[in-house]
Amino acid sequence: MELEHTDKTGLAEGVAEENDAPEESEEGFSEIAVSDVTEEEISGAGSDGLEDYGAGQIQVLEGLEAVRKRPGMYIGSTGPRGLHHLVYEIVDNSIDEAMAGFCRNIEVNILPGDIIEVKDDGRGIPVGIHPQKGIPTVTVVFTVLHAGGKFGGGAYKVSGGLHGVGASVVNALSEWLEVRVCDGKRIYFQRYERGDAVTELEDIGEGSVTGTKVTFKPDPEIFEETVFDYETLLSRLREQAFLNAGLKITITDKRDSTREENSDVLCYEGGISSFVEFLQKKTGAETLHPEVIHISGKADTSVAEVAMQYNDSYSEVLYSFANDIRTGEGGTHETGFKTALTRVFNDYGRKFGLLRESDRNLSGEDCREGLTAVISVKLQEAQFEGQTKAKLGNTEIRNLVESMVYERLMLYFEENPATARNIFDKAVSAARARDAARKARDLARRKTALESASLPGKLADCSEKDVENTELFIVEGDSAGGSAKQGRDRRYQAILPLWGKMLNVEKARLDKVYGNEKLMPVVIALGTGIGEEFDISKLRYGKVVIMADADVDGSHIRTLMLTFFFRFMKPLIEQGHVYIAQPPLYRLSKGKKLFYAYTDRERDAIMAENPGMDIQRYKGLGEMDAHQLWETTMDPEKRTMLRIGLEDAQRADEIFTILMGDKVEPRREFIEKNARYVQNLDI
Ligand code: TTJ
Repeated sequence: MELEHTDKTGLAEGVAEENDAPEESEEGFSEIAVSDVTEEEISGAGSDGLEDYGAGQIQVLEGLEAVRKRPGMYIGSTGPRGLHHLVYEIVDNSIDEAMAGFCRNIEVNILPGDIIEVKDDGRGIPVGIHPQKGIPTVTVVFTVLHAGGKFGGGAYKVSGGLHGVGASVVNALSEWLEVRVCDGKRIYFQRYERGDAVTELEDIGEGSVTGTKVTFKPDPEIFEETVFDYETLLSRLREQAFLNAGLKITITDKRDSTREENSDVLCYEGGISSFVEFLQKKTGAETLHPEVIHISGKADTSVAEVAMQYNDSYSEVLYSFANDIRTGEGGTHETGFKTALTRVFNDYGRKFGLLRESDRNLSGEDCREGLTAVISVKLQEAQFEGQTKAKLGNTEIRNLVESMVYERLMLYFEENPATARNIFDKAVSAARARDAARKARDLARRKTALESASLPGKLADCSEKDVENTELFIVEGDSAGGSAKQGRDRRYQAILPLWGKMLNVEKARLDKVYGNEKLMPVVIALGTGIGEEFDISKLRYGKVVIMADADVDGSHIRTLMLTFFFRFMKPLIEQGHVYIAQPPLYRLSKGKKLFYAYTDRERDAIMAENPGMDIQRYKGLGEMDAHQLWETTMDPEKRTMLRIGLEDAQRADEIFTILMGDKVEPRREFIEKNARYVQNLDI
């Protein structure tokens, strides 16, 4: 596209001279004043309808100053997550333009110095004067908090609630940001530094293809780390490409000019059906039917789409989205889907005599064993609820998804009896396994005296009873367990050393977990039970901390524990109870001075300040004495711990599946590809 030419004078050959940029004011570039707005300005903004989207529809809510003061409030964190969030905030604007039907291509480039460039071939952000503000709309978009057409303004029929309105937030948190807009005739340019406009919006020359390009450098004063992870960006962009069938997103890593560029073109004509194929391949399991089942429907202003396929594994992979935003906590669309699915199975089974009168109904979990599914709904006023605002609340959507899935899947089953029979039989065997598990569990209960609630022998419990304040450290290795027991604060810290051979969770159904010598102590210590019987109100510790070495074995145990929690105690992760301890990698000393470094970077920084130090690399927790372990890893005043979110656990689950599953090929590929990073496997 025309916006290819980046520097503001060196546009296409010969065009720069002819540009009719407005003359600079006498003071040079004037600072653009942005004032707070009144209620009248908010309610008075904009008309509706897609056709006449323009300057008037951009609504204005409040000033930008607050963002740099409290960045966490706007992007969640100033760690890697928040850093990557900046890119999503910008790209989401282009995706909205694509959803509105005006953009086909989006390009994301990581430039040297970890500068991000995002460009699209949409209509271009409006450059006309904003009626309330008296400055160009594009300037409002980047310098006024919550400027965007999304607060009921009607510019886009559907959009992601609060998401994607954050161009000004990104601007505020960037050392600098430049925007170029082409309206099909002229190219306009503006530059900002730490949120403030440092140039006027200038006409810098001719351009015939419409679009927007934004280039920015995240501010190192704000972010702890400003290095982008290609894979992280890739996977989120891929997800967006699946959700917008036909949209082409290209991501390219141009940081290292001495190496070949890393680049991926993400474009899926099959939309969420392609998404299911992709997820299905990752499970490494065999499909039970060749084609992905695709169902769609609409009601009033909402549309819903489901794609699903069964495989021969015991796990369920379910992704749901509302307006392209991942709803990790589920909500009405998921509920509608699950209800319909269970009804279809039971009604089908009764109708064709596959379930007898005396048989119990299949449960929801039975019907979802081995299922890979993606649900995507688009609606006008999405309500996001729940702890992380990742749960859809709109009740009308439940009815839409439920009736649509029931009718269409029932029809599909009747028209494809062979497939239906395969899937149905799988659910029946799941039900049988669950029954067997129930029996095994009752037996195990009696055997392990679960009922008398006797705690595992190796558990060193704490004295405090108030769950809010208690912590359980799950420690791999007996020597580390010993140090942890001595070093802890026994009032509120409990230690559970793990021992015995690990269970291969992938191949195990619930009946194998009960009675497993490695996992049962964890289950009993936590007190919650697992699976359908999981009860968070019985949890005995507020924080559950996995503490293992920073090596491959430690990585393995973390992956395994997270997978176990993800599959059998999901709410524990959802509600933020699970942590990973962060022991130091190095001990640096010089005379009486003593430092601990938790990353190579920290080590280098400490060495730079104090040349000529003694360095000890910790190969395992066991090398630390009780006092050191307390000081570096367990003391709440000094430690850092990683809180695990659902996405982290999901990733652990995927890695686990690859490493432990039946298929050799994906495992070899994974290990080859990740050999260099094998130490960081789990995050
Ligand atoms: C809105 O309707 C009128 C024409 O322009 C539409 C618009 O704003 N489109 C648009 C915005 N396309 N792309 C953007 C955009 C792209 C990036 C990379 C960043 C931002 C903040 C907006």
